[in-house]
Amino acid sequence: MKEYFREGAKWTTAPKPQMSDELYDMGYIESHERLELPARGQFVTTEFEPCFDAADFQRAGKDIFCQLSHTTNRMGVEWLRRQIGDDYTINIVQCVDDAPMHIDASLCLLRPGLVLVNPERPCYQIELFSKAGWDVVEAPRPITPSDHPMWFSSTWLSMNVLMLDHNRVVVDANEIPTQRLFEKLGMECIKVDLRFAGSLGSGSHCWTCDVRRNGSS
Ligand code: ABU
Repeated sequence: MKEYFREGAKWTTAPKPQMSDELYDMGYIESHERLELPARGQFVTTEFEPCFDAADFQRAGKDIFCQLSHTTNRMGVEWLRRQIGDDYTINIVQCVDDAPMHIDASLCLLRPGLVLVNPERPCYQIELFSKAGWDVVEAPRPITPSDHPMWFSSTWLSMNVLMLDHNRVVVDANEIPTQRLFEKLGMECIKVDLRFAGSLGSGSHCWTCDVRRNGSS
């Protein structure tokens, strides 16, 4: 970051939510409709102040795709939109998900022209990609046992991968069906045992951020 700053980059920090009671809908968890509310755009977080998690965002050149979720509110997206200015377009997309928190186990952009989707959480706006000529590929079911301890995540972390470039992908060493798919797509799998890292609540897309990006569009 310092190297970029010395070269003239703007260095900023997102607002830190106060996380006071006003940020949360206290009746949400007890609500009988709790699992239906996300489809209506209602989440446990309110619009009291901006909040967002980077893992609710995916980047594709000058386009950014994000979802509203329990961790990302409209005000957070608006903060980011104003911050990054007109050079980028933020596209809000939503998936069928009764507990949305991070887009990256629902929809993962693998490389230009290729998007990985969760068959159990179809994206309402997937035509954005197919109409633009992208291949939409369904992720295989995870093989991590359903009784494996997970915290705020699902075993669909299998599709939460880190692309090192257009062809090299960091993938859970245990998730053989996912590896097979990537190999069929001509990718080289870098296998890392992530099963217990997943228990801590996230996958390799969540805990990484690519700062050096090349591209023309
Ligand atoms: N980034 C965590 C994804 C959580 C999940 O949907 O399983």
